[in-house]
Parts: sequence; C-alpha cells; structure tokens
Amino acid sequence: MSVKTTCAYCGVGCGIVATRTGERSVRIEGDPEHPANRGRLCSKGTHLGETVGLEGRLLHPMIGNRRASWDKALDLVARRFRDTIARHGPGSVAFYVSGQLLTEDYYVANKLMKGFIGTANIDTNSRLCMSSAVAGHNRAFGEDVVPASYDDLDAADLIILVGSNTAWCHPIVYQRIRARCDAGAKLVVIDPRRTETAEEADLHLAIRPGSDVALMNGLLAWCRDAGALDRAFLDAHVTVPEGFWTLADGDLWSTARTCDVPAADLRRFYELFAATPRTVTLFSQGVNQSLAGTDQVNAILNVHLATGRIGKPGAQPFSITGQPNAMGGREVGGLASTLAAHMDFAEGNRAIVQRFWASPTIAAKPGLKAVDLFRAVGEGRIKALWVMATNPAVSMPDAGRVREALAGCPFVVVSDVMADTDTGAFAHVRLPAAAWGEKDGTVTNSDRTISRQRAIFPLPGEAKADWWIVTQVARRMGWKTAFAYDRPADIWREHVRLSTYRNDGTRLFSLTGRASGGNADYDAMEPFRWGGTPFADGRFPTPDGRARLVPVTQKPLAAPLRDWPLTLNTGRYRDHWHTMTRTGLSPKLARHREEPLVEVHPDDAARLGIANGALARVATPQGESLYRARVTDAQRPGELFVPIHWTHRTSTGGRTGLLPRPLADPISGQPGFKATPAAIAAVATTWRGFLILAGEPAKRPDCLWATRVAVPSGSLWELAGDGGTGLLDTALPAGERIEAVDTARGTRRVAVLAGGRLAAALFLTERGELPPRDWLIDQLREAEAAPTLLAGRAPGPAIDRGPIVCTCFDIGLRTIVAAIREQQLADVAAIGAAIGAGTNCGSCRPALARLITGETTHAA
Ligand SMILES: Nc1nc2c(c(=O)[nH]1)N[C@H]1C(S)=C(S)[C@@H](COP(=O)(O)OP(=O)(O)OC[C@H]3O[C@@H](n4cnc5c(=O)[nH]c(N)nc54)[C@H](O)[C@@H]3O)O[C@H]1N2
Ligand SMILES: Nc1nc2c(c(=O)[nH]1)N[C@H]1C(S)=C(S)[C@@H](COP(=O)(O)OP(=O)(O)OC[C@H]3O[C@@H](n4cnc5c(=O)[nH]c(N)nc54)[C@H](O)[C@@H]3O)O[C@H]1N2
Ligand code: SF4
Ligand SMILES: [Mo]
Repeated sequence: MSVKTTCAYCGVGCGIVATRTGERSVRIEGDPEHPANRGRLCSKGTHLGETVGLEGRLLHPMIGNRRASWDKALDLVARRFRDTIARHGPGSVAFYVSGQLLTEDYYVANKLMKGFIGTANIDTNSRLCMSSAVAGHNRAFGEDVVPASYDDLDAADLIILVGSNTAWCHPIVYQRIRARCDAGAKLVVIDPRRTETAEEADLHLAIRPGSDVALMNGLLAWCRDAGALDRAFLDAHVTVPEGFWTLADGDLWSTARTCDVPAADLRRFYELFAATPRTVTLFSQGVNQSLAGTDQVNAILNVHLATGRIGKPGAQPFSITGQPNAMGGREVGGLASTLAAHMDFAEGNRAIVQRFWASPTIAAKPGLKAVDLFRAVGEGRIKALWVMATNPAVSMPDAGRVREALAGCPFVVVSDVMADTDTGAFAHVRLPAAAWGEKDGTVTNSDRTISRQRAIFPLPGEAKADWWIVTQVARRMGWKTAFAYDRPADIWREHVRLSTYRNDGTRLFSLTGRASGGNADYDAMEPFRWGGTPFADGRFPTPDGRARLVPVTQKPLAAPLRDWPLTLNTGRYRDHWHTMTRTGLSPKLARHREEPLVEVHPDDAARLGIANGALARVATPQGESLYRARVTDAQRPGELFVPIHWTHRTSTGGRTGLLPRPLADPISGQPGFKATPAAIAAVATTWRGFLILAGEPAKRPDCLWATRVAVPSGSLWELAGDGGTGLLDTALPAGERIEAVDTARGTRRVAVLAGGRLAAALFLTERGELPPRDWLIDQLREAEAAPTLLAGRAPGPAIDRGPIVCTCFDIGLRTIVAAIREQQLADVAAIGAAIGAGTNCGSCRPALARLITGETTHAA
C-alpha cells in the first residue's frame, strides 16, 4: 500500500509516494500531485529509501550508557528539570530544538517552555538558519510572512539568486527555475563563489563577501534615477523614513569597487532589474548567515517594496527555507524571540496566549538565542538542557566551546533518532525519537504549503514520537490536562485554534477553517498553502497597514588581518545533509563528494605552497581543522570554502563547526557563518591509503587523516598520515589475513577474510599508486572474495569510473567524459539519451553541462 508523505530533507517540501516493500524497505517516488514538486525528486529525496534501515538507530532510552525503561528515563528528566527550576528558577533550564521537528512536536515543546515552565529559553537551530529573514520580515512587513509561492517562479521574467546555491540545496526549485529560463527568463546569481548554480546563470556577480547591502542600495539608487520606482505603490502602501533616499547615493563605480565586480556587469544587472517588473529574488544563507544578515534581508526587501515588486504574480522577494519544517517552527513561535502563532511578547499577546493555554505563567520576555544560550550553558547559568533533533556539537559556531559547555552542564538530555552523534556523547539521558518514515504530523515548506508527513513503518524498538516524549515529561512535571494529547491531530487542532484565537485579521498567520475536522480529516489532509497571496491588496500586517522601508547602510568591510588574512566561507554539498546522520547511511549519496575539501584559489595555493589533492590545515582564532585541498578558480582570491557535513564520528578533519566565531547579527542573533578570518597551511604527509570494511570499524582509524563514507554493506575510509601506520591495524576486524608488501614503493596491502568473504582491505602507500575503490567495494558483497584482492582489481583490464556524478545510475566522471568525447555529445539531453546520466532526479544536470563545456573547450 502506498503512503503519501513529504521528503525528510529540505524546505522545498516535495511530496513523496512511499510504498513499503519489506520490513524496513520502501520504494520512493515523487508525488505527481504535490504542488511543490509535481512528481520530481532530487538525488537526496530519490535515495531516502537507503536511509530507513535500523543501522545505527537509538532504539531504547539510555541513562548514561545503560538501557533504561521509558518510565525511569521520563521520570528522571521531569525530576531534574523540576528540581533545577525549584532551586535556580525557570531561567536556569533551556530547550534547543530544530526545524526538523514536525509542527506538532514543536508546538508542545514551545507550549511547555513558554507557558508552563514560564521562560522563553527555547531556541532552535533555525536561529542559525532563518532568523535574519524572520527579523527582516518583521521590520518591513510587521509579521514574518513570506509572500511568495513557487508559482511565482513560473511567472517571473527575471530570477535573482542571492547567497543561494539553489542547484545543490533546493534542487527541485532550481529545476523549476531552469524550466522558466528555458522559456526565456533571465537568471542572475549573486555569490562570491562560482557554484554550479552560478555557472548556468546569464550573469554571475562574484561579489566580495558581505557587500550585499552596497549592491542592493546601489540597485535602489539606480531604480530611483532610472524612474523605475513605483511611486503610486510607495504613496499608498509604504512608509518611507525621512532621509531614506540618501542611502542610495553611491554611484555605479563606487558600488562596483565596494562589491569588487566589474562596473559593466553591475550595470547589466541594474538595467535588467529596472526593466523587468516580474522579478523574483530568492535568498538564503549567503544573506542570512552574516553579522549584518538582517540588514542584508531588508536591503533586498527595500528594493522590492520601492519598485512595487511584491504581492504580484512573478514579482516577489522570496526567502527560501533550509529545513523541512523551518516554517512550521516559525508558525508555532519556536524561536526564543517569538511567543507563539506569529505573536511577540507584547502585553496583549502574552495575555491572549496565556488565556488560550490556560497556563499558570507565561514567559515575560524573549529568551536566550542559540549563541547566548550555549554561552550561558558554558558559564553555568543554564543547568539543565534538552536538545531535540539537532546536533549543536557540530553545527554551532565555535563548536569546540559548545562541546566544553555540554561537557560541563549538570544535566543534558538529547532526543535523537541515532545512537551515536557528536552531541549525544555529552548526554546524561538519550531518548529514542521516531524517524522520518515513522513520524506522523505536518510540515510547512518555503512557500507556506502545509503537508502531512505520514508513517510508513511501525515504530521500531522503543522509539517514540517527539510530541509524545515532550508531553510525557510535561505531564510528569505536573501539567497533566494541558498536555493530555493522544495523537498529533489533537495538537494540530489546538495549533489551528490558537492561530485564529482573538485574531481579527491583524495576524496574517491564520489556519481558519482547518480546526473543525476530525481525526480522519487530519489523516486525509491534502497539501494546502495558508495565507493566499499576502500583500496582493497592498495591505501589510503593521498597525497602519503600510510596509516599511528600513534604512540600512553597508558596514565597512574589514581589511584582511595579519595573522588571519583569508576569509572562510562555509556551506553545503549536493548529496550530503548537515551532520550526515542520515545521508551518511546512503552509499549512493556518499560518492558525490567522499572527503571534506577546502577550495582555494590558484594564486593563494601557489603562494602558500598548497598542492591540489594534498592536505591543508585551516585555522581561525577559534580552532583548526584539516581538509583536502581543491585548487579552483571558482573561489575568489583570499577566500576559502569548506563544507559543514563532517563530524568527530566521521572524520579527523573537515570539522568546520570548530572554526566560525561565536558572533551573531545584533538584531536577529544569527551567526555569521560565511565570513570568518582564517589562515591556511599545507600539511605534509608521508603516506596515504584507504580502508574498506564490511560494517564499521570498532573505532575510528587512528591517523592524521581518516574520513568515512558509507558504501554498500560497509564503509570506506580515506587515510593519510606522516608517521608509522602500525596503529591502523587496530581498526581491522579479526579473520584470515593476506598481505603484500612492496618496500620499493612503501606499499602495504592487507586483506582480511572471514568465511571466505572480504571483511576488510587496507591499502597504504608512500610513493606508489592506489587502485580505484569501486571494485574492492563491490567485493564486500561477493560470497567468495576474488583471488586478485591484493591487486585491487578484477583479472583483466582495469576499469575506473572516476568520481560518481550521476548518483541515480551510478555513473562516474570518466564514463561521462569518454561518452561525450567518443559520441560527440553536445548537450545534457544527448548525454541522457546515450548513457542515461541526468535522466532521473536531474540533480547532476548542472555538472553534466559543465563537463560538456569543459570537453568542448578542451577539444578546441
Ligand atoms: N544538499 C543539501 N541541501 C540542503 C542542505 C544540506 O545540508 N545539503 N541544508 C538545507 C538547509 S538547512 C539550508 S539552510 C539550505 C541552505 O542553502 P544555501 O543557502 O543555498 O546553502 P549554503 O551552501 O549554506 O550557502 C549558499 C551560498 O551563499 C554564498 N555566500 C557566502 N557569503 C556570501 C555573501 O556575502 N553574499 C552572498 N550573496 N552570498 C554569499 C556561499 O558561497 C554559498 O554558495 O540548504 C538546505 N538544503
Ligand atoms: N559553519 C556552518 N555551520 C552551520 C551552517 C553553515 O552554513 N555553516 N548552517 C546552519 C544551518 S542553516 C543549519 S539548519 C544547521 C543544521 O545543523 P543540525 O541541526 O545540527 O544538523 P542535523 O545533522 O540536521 O541534525 C539533526 C539531528 O536530529 C536527528 N534527527 C533527525 N530526525 C529527527 C527527529 O525526527 N527527531 C529527533 N529527535 N531527532 C531527529 C538527526 O539524527 C541529527 O542528529 O547547521 C548550522 N550550522
Ligand atoms: S528538493 Fe530534494 S531534498 Fe528538497 S524536498 Fe525535494 S526531494 Fe527532498
Ligand atoms: Mo538551515
């Protein structure tokens, strides 16, 4: 039987039709009827089926390292929170939650903290993600409302992507954008890096990091001078503060200098915008994750308001969300700076919410925002902390300090689906949560569409839904009736009623008409978008009904520091999700990028002696981490880019969270992850190698560089070091060993067999070559290992497909390049027809396009 549900990953919120095919297996297809994706899925969604096994799951409550009953664990959590509050006051406890909770989970966590414990010390990883957009919307519109919908993309003539690597991070939105561009719309990408998204744009402005305000203010000035402002809209619907227009006084050339882009390109962008009423500007972390993130958001909103490009088909500012339920979290009010249901802490709102909840108390003021919250944990002011569905030991800035804070906190509870996470290692109590495929509830995507996530599997082991866990603790803390829910639908109906309670239209967030249904209606709920087309009538949810232009000025861009001369940028890879607790289970997704890379411009690499493919150490005042260097002119000189995905569990390097400063935008509290002063140095190694294992090693291989990805039936570790390799043998399983040593090349190859099957292969070399990994990986699944194991390849000629580009069909770079060359393939469609690459999810189509350009240039 098929179940309609929603993808576990990004804020695009694609609908999925899932058909269970076995106890823990499922066939995944795009839901042709879901408005977000109309049947399409990207590489991550397509391979969700690879992540639903029970490997690595936390299946029982744990107190310390001991299995405990639910009763014991819940009693302990309730008692420790109650005691801490009794002794030190409500401000001494905190929750740190996540945009990966469902709305119902989020609602009860928020209600418990703000309405019953009575403090607003509940913050969420959305602080690291969307809070600048929230603050910008509040300043401009009076409420955190995203006016756009995906349909606007189909109506736009110009699409601008600011600080968004859409092709990798919101692939299905990107496919929609491409389709529109194929029909004639223009695409402009504003990103310091030449991403795959930027490569396909009509215009790419590789601006200096943090110069977005200058760029947008320059655009505003251009529009004013070109007569492209919408004076009628401004007069009727927008408050313009005195002196506002003096912001926009810079000329084109000085803006081009500030942003460090050619003036001709800048002019092209400005002319295009001024001439194109139907323009959608999408923005994400390149804008939000900045110490001036809120100003950057308002700089974009200002341009759209001043030119009347808002609330109209194809004309919108569009903040796209990262996590599957970042928006649902904002709707319930799960940030420390909001109260509930799009209400803040104003007296009247507090009274409304308290009466609605019939609660004994209500938080009086905003609580601690994530960075301050973990600082308070570190300083001993927070004495009991409950982390749900997020991995702050990895993802917070200055994560080294966050780890110390967690280690020193008297009581840490972690609710997670996985047994072994970096954050879980610090927990006194670990609670097993239901994972995607087992959970039941709702999520809201980037364009306000609310969809159901539905269970495909029964709850495994003793896992429980997050809403259940929270309500059980609340009841044990003494609030039985207020948390007497039996099912997500009960919570949903309450959430709906709060959205309409005492809401005479002043709050746009309203789910009116959705509360009356029974449980069967909830089960059958179809995706719907709340709020219709906000602002279409020019009315905004401010007291006077007018939007506000917010004067923002470009902050001076700091000159490079002597010891930290480079700017470190951080972000995402196409096929990995955050701290990889789930994508790390998928062999197919693992192969797109197997190691954490630091991308460096060729000039910097030459100056600092960093070779392509060698190891390099990236350091900041907060900490240091290792990466493999990729020398590429897609980076601007002076800037580095590293991924956020690798953790202590999965690598000795690539631990990016250790590097950013614990500094945040003063308005939103969002950390500036995209620009940290840094230095880089080459790291010498004397040997390199790899380890392929059935399953996982007993412990992480002990050497300078060890980084893991999943492969079918096991794991692959890439290794490098500069001393002895003896310690590596401790990572090998028991079994029959065969070994070959070539002293001339300093090569050692060991295979371990168990019952005739390959259990492990360790290949190390000082000066020699290493064979491609694919054949050995395949050997893990053979009942009888091949006799040529130590050669690392099948008898006969070697095949090396190269790095996997098309994850759906497992097609490597070399295969694609060979096909382009031999069959003279001229476009992405031709590659698809010839070898199938790019014909399923389409996530690799930008990469294929680049290979074609590369090959054509090569040939010419
Ligand atoms: N594959 C994949 N997809 C994901 C996720 C994932 O982990 N993996 N995570 C999801 C989540 S939670 C989020 S929040 C989104 C994030 O989605 P994105 O925001 O698209 O992703 P990032 O890679 O964090 O950053 C986007 C771009 O901002 C650019 N940038 C850096 N500094 C500046 C600047 O000063 N100005 C401008 N204009 N640009 C700058 C970076 O170079 C980078 O290319 O992705 C979601 N989708
Ligand atoms: N340097 C740098 N740091 C960043 C960013 C950056 O661009 N640069 N981006 C930031 C952004 S935008 C984000 S969103 C964060 C993401 O960072 P995190 O939220 O820390 O990353 P995840 O790996 O998604 O963590 C989710 C955790 O919840 C668990 N989990 C999954 N589903 C459930 C569930 O249903 N219930 C429970 N209880 N647990 C579940 C997973 O196993 C995992 O351990 O990282 C932020 N950190
Ligand atoms: S774009 Fe990909 S990751 Fe995002 S919701 Fe759709 S299928 Fe899932
Ligand atoms: Mo995010």
